[in-house]
This record gives sequence, structure tokens and C-alpha cells, in this order.
Amino acid sequence: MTTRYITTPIYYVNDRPHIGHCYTTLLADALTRAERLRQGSSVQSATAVPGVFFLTGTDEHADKVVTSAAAHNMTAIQWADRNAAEFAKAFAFMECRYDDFIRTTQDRHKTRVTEYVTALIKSGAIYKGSYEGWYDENQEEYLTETVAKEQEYKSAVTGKPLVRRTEPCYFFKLSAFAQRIEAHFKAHPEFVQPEARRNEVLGRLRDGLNDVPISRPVTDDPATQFGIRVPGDEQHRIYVWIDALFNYLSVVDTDERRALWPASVHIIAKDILWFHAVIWPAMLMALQDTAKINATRFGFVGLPGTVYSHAYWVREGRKMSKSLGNFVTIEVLEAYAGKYSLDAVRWYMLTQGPQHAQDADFSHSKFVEVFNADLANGIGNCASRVANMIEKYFPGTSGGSIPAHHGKYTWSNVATGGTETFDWPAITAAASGKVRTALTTFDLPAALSAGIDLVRKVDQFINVTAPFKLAKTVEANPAAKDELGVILYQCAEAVRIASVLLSPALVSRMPMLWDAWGCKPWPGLNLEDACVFGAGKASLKPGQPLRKPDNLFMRADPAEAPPA
Ligand code: ME8
Repeated sequence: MTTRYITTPIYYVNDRPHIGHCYTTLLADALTRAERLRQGSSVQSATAVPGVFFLTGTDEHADKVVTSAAAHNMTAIQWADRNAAEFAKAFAFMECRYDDFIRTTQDRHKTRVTEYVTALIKSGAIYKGSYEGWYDENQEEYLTETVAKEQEYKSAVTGKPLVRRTEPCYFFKLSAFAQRIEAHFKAHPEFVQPEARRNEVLGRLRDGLNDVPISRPVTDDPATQFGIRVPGDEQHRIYVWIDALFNYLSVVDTDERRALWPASVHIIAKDILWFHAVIWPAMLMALQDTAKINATRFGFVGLPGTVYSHAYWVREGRKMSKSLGNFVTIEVLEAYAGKYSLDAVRWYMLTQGPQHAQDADFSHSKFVEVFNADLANGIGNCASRVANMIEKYFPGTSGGSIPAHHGKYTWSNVATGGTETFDWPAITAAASGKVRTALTTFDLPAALSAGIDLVRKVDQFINVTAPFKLAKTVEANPAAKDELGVILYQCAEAVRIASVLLSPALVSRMPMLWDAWGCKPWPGLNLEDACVFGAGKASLKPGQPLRKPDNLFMRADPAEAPPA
């Protein structure tokens, strides 16, 4: 399936964003950019629906938003407004270019949710029943059987016995979907990724599925009044999770955007996997069923392609938490960006982040190590080394002039009797092929490492061919100049291709390089075509001016303290 519609979770606005929220949105951003590149689809645009559509946003009707607002002497919506703006600001700082930002308090969302729930009540997938559970009268909350047992059926706060309480509540008939969900998992092994997470869900599915409460009572307490009402019953509001999951659909359920459904990939973290992997697809199945049962318009509501569930960031080896006060905040990320560049922050997060099943550590020493290896001594140094040599040996009117390649795109070390062969069209095609393959499993670390490996290959080529030594022979042997030109063309063209592969992460430095080398992006070209070596539409053209890029990444001193 071609990736068209990419989403992130919508985040709670009880607090400000931190690295975890930025990470998921950054993953979605880089994936969107990489997909646009792969498909050669139109760039992001605010008006038309682009080839790839990226959605993020905020989840606002949560009780903790109301509590937190009250603690700040604000109404829930005032507090939500303030924090939603903080999220948008954080994502702008991270250069995350989403196509839409949904807030669940917006009318466009609330109207749709009401419509969906109305259809589900009518079809019987949502029904009114009664909820029975252990209730802490002092805390005014229900506890699960496990928690109640742990607390010996007493309130953790007052020590008073918990009471058994029953109240009317709406339920979603999840139990009716168990078999269909299992069948979907079987037929679509790609539905939950990575594999470890899929197995986790499969394990839990074996325990069977119970119906889930999807409403909360509305009382005189203002804290219970923030939320979307159950249609036709003012005494109940829709549970925040049900309201939230519908965002993925509500945003594209318009005449202009409906064709985007189903979502290609919901990117989330492991904490909210069950909701996305089980409850959400069952809700969608139920909604789709309403088309048959009551001839609704929801026949188009198929299931998302993949739920991609990454692991967690921890900090210097410890879980991040409020009590430890050790969150990697936006201010921390800003300090790193100020010192090492935002691209460096994006690079570190994307390549070292918890994309797979393992948690990842935000560690200063690791940051500097990766920055130096991949960026300062990697693409930065390699691009400037190549440009330096071209400026020096092939001067143009300003800077250097791209040397002729004489149609020679491969290089064998025949002269020195060596055996090494560099088949650049094959090497670069393999690199862009790796990126395309990695994208089918949304594997950005693998995609980006294909780019950086290509840079390393250029470094190796320079070491083997030693163009700086060859340059010294040109005076005595003018024919050597042609060979020098061919070598440097090959270096520069391979670096250009690497820069294309790295561009979904390095969103400001790669365009700086393209500026200096006169190889601006390639409207309409897909990744494969943009990476054709030497003879492609995007290839470097002999005779064109090229200058050394400004320092892309300055080497960092590992002994220096973390930026404050
Ligand atoms: O759960 N490492 O919102 P939320 C990596 N509103 N990612 C992290 C992280 C960490 N340490 N901490 C948080 C909600 N995240 C619901 C979602 S969706 C219909 C409703 C990221 O504000 C990660 O993406 O608690 C995680 O799934 C999400 O933030 C949870 O955000």
C-alpha cells in the first residue's frame, strides 16, 4: 500500500510537551518528507490535499485537563488553548511540517464524533448498560479489580472501605469483534509493528475481549461537564479515549479529503497500543457495519494499514518522570539546537531514538559521539573536503567548477595495481533502494543509515584514490587532470545523492549544501530518479559553479558540558 496518510497521537493538553511528544511528531514528519521524496509527490501545501498527508494535534476533553486548569485558575478551554499553542510552537521549532493540527474541542471534530456515535447507538454496537465496580467515595473514582485488591479494598487516601457501585453507562460491544480482530491480525502481519508489539497484543487477545465502557456521567460538578455529550443523553459524556481515537477519521471525513482514508500508519508509543491495535479497529469495523445495517454513508471506513508503536525515551539511563523532574524539556532541546543545530537534534532523535522495541537513552555523551561521527566528521567534513578540492583544482569564476566526468561513472584502481572497484551507479542505486525498502516498514534509522553509509563510502574512495596526491602529478602529466576530474565528479555526485537520502532528517543543512552546489531540489522527481548517478535529471552538471558550503556541522568537543 502506498503511504498516503500518516498520523501521530493527539496529545493531552494538561501540560507542556516534552521530548516524547516531539519525538513521535518528528518521526511522522521525517517519514512524511521521506515518502514525498520517494513518491516524487507534491510538496506540502495548505490548500490542496498533498500526495502525503500528515496529521497531528491535541486531545483536550480529559479530566486531567480540567484538574490542571483549575489548579492554574483557568477554565478548561483557556488552559487547553494555552497548551495546544505550546505543542504547535514546539513542533514548529522542530521543523515538523504537518498538514493539519486537530484539536478535539473544535466543532469540525465534535460534530463528526456525534454523528459516529449516533450511528453506533442505532446499530447496537454502542448500548446503554450499567457499570459495576469498586468505587472510592472520597476520591470519586472507580478502581479496577486489580488495584482494588492491591489496596485491600480500601481507599488509598482515606483508608475507608471501597463500595460496590453500579451506575448507568454506555458500552461498546468490543466482545462481538474478537474473531474479526484476530482474523485481521492473521491476514495482515504488518498491522502492528514492530513484531514484538504485535506479539504482545496477540498474547492479550488470547484472554478474550470484554465490552468497554465508553461514557462518563455528567453531574453538577463542572469537572464532569467538559466533553462531548452522548447523543440524545445529556447525562453522559463520551469517554475521552473514544472521542480521541475518532480524530484520525474526523479530520479527513470531508468531501475533499475522504479519499485519504484509511490511514496508512498511526505512529504511537507502546503506552497506547491496546487502544490503537484493538479498540480502534473494532470501532471502525462497527462503524463500517452501520452502512449495511442502517444504510449509513460509512461504507468507506476501512482499517488503517499499520499501527506503528515505538518504545520510550529515558534520560541518562533513568525513566523520565514528574517526580524525578528529569524530562528532556523543549528548553533542553532548544539548548542543544542552539549549540549543535536543529538538524543535529533531529538526527540524534531519529537515528538513536526508540523507534524499535527498545527504549532509548537521551545521553549527552552519546549525542556528541553521534554528532561528530555522522555529521561533523561525516557528511559535513566529506562535503567540504570534496568542495575544497574542486575549488582548488577546478577553479571557476566564483568558487569551483564541476569537473567533466567523460561518462566514467565507475572507477577501478588499475593504475596502482589495486583491485578495488567503485561502481558508483550500483552503489548509489543500492543506497536509494535500501531507503525505499526501509520505508515499507517505516524504518527511519535504517533509511538514514543508508545515506550515512554512502558518505562513508565516499571517504573510503577518497582515501583509496588520493586525489590530493594525484593533483601534484598534473603538472608533469596533464592527462592526470582528467582522471582527477573524474574522481572528484564521482565524489561530488555520490555526496549529492547521499544528501538527498539524508534530507528528511537534515532539513536545513542539506538545502544549504544544494544551494552551494547548485543542485536545488527536483520538482516531481521520485527518489529513484533523483538518485540516478551522473546521467540523471538531478545529477551535477559539469561546468556548473560549485562553492564550498558554509560549515555545515562544526566538530564538537566531547569534554564540553551539556548546553544549558
Ligand atoms: O496518550 N518516549 O496522550 P499523551 C517516547 N491523548 N514517546 C513518548 C514518551 C516517551 N518517554 N512520552 C510520551 C495520550 N510519548 C492520548 C493519545 S491518541 C488518539 C490519544 C509520546 O499526551 C508517545 O507518542 O499521554 C505516546 O504514545 C504519546 O506521547 C502519549 O501522549
